[in-house]
Amino acid sequence: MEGEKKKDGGTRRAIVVGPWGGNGGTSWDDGSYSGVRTITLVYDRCIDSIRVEYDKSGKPVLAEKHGGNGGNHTTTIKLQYPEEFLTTVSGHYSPVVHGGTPVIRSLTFKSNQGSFGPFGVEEGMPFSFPMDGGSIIGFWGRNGWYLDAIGFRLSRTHAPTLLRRVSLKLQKLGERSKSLVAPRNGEDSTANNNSNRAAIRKRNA
Ligand code: AMG
Repeated sequence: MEGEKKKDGGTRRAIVVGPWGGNGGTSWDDGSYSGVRTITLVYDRCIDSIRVEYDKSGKPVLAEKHGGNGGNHTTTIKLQYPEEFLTTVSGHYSPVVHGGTPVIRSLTFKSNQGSFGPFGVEEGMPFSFPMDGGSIIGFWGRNGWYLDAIGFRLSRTHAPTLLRRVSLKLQKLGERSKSLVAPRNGEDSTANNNSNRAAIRKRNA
């Protein structure tokens, strides 16, 4: 079973949303990870394939490519992991061949820092899911020659990022106060310390 480990040894399972798209092809599921590092899309009149590089506890993990070998355009979305994380994905789906089942025609990705796309053609049924305070930690769906359907695994929080941000902040504060408090040669260390403590308090206020 995939999911975040809780302190009591239990597992907090990811929230699963979707899939959007058609019923063609066969199903695939990348599972869930700590976060997403890069997404490679091949597309043309629809999304031909998707391949995601995740992060699992600080290590990159490259998942399988899902879809076919067609498509004339390739794009690689590189997120600044862990500061940057995916917050939502939207897109369109409709048949691309006469009488065919719907496939994913376009995808747009949003992170806490920006937006990527749309890639493909914005034709057919639009889909999106509003999100507040979570992040995407896995993809699943269906594929044949193309990407038939896509769904997402969400984490309620982006805990690794939050932890990392707090520790970076503490580190920075530590460096600042070190450089401010350390007495220079020949200077009165008491006066130096006192005036700098006031300066640090001001900065932290
Ligand atoms: C193949 C599969 C279909 C569907 C499409 C699109 C060309 O057909 O047989 O079921 O998945 O690809 O991906």
